[in-house]
Amino acid sequence: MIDLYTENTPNGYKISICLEELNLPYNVKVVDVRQGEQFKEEFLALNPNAKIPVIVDHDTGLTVFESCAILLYLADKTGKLIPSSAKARWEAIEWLFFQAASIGPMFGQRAHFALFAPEKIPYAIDRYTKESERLYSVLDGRLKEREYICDEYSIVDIAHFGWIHTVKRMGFSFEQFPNLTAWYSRLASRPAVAKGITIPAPLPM
Ligand SMILES: N[C@@H](CCC(=O)N[C@@H](CS)C(=O)NCC(=O)O)C(=O)O
Repeated sequence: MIDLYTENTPNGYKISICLEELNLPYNVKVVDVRQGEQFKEEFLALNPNAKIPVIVDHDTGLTVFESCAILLYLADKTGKLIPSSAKARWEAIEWLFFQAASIGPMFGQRAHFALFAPEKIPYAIDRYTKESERLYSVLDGRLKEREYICDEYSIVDIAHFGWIHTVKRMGFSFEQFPNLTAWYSRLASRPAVAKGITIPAPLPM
């Protein structure tokens, strides 16, 4: 059985979606990151970086933090949602790192400066908005004439969906990118995705 330490956030949703897709049994342990529970000693023992998500897999005794590492762990555990040939696997890992290193941090900074920062700093808002839109266009280009980011539906789509869903709900539109918009609808219509974005709760309004 897997324990999933999570919250209703883009990185948390990646893992609930993946566990739902894989039909793996799991216990949800909510970490209220808005109230600072990630800084408690017992949570820091699981992830010294004080961020959700984290899984503890009691079948293997392993604890894994960093959402894309968890996705890779779950894909390898089950042999599903990641291609098996070396070429296709490395292509998937490449796009997984693209999500972790570019989409997540840039979208996160855009949301912070545009919506949450107490002081509105035009330079910061403009910088992260432009970079996020450039990243939309990278994804839109990749999705031209393909249904999924890799050849088949995989953890790479799940990794991106957590963030694309969240920024859409925050009001950052991407309708001007038709391939990305079609991909978003394709994923949103999957039952496991629809369920995953309600665990532990839908996004706060
Ligand atoms: N690179 C990390 C980012 C994790 C992350 O930023 N988690 C957020 C929620 S989406 C969090 O725990 N924030 C609490 C904090 O920053 O104190 C991952 O992909 O797992």
